Amino acid sequence: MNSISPKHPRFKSLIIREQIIHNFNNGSVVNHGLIAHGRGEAFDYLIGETTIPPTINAIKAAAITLLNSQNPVISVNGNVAALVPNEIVKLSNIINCKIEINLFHQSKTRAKIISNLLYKSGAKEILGLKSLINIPEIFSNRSQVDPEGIFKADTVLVPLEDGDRVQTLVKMGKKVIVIDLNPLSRSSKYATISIIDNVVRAFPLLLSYIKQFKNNNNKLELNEFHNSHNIKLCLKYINKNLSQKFTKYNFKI
Ligand code: PTJ
Repeated sequence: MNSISPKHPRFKSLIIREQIIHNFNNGSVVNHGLIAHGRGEAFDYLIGETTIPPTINAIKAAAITLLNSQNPVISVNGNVAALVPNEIVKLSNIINCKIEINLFHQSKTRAKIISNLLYKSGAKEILGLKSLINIPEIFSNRSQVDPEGIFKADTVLVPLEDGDRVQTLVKMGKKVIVIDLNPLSRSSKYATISIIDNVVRAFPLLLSYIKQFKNNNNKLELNEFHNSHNIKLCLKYINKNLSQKFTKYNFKI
């Protein structure tokens, strides 16, 4: 990896880039993943590279939903495995959630590289590597799912994807939690809960709320959370952030 000075004003962002490039070079991230990352960076810039208040609500709602689920599964692609491998494993341990590799650009070699990465981070079992079945309503390689994983899950956590299957999984009666920096993506729009944030910030926060709620003995209830309303609040936030920038640079709109 390139050495980047912590004094560089964009240190955090550059380190994340290095992580993606490093994993592209070792074969876990596909070349399209570099483009997807760039799109994410652009949205993160608009959001202000911070976890905004409406997103905290979404993360809390996601924590409660995952804790109340009987059979949660986290779906992992190349970019997510590159950015938060340890957090994926921690989440699977703390809520007893299965980990399934589900790739848009499918390749057995890449799935193996990603599973090795997750095993190295401490994963005990990885699904999605063999005996897959097809969900015909999904029109991409993501239709190939594990019968013991996504297929029979009641809740699926889907960080950072292309949106093709979220709607179908919801139609199948599953709760779908999406983490996506783009509040306008189809994934965000159709999910049960959309966490509009960078996975590198959202995962540690999700873990910390799960730990906090797990220690409360009260039965957790999901208070009023409406995804489309929460997305509107995120858009308002982005708008406000942009207006402040316009004011700062003395732009007139
Ligand atoms: O590993 P594979 O084969 O499954 O492919 C993975 C990618 C990401 C290439 C594939 O799912 C894809 O093409 O995704 P899209 O359609 O480019 O969508 C990715 C979404 O993730 C976009 O809405 C980005 O804004 C968003 N995104 C990118 N980086 C991050 C992110 N969201 C949260 N955190 C990020 N770090």
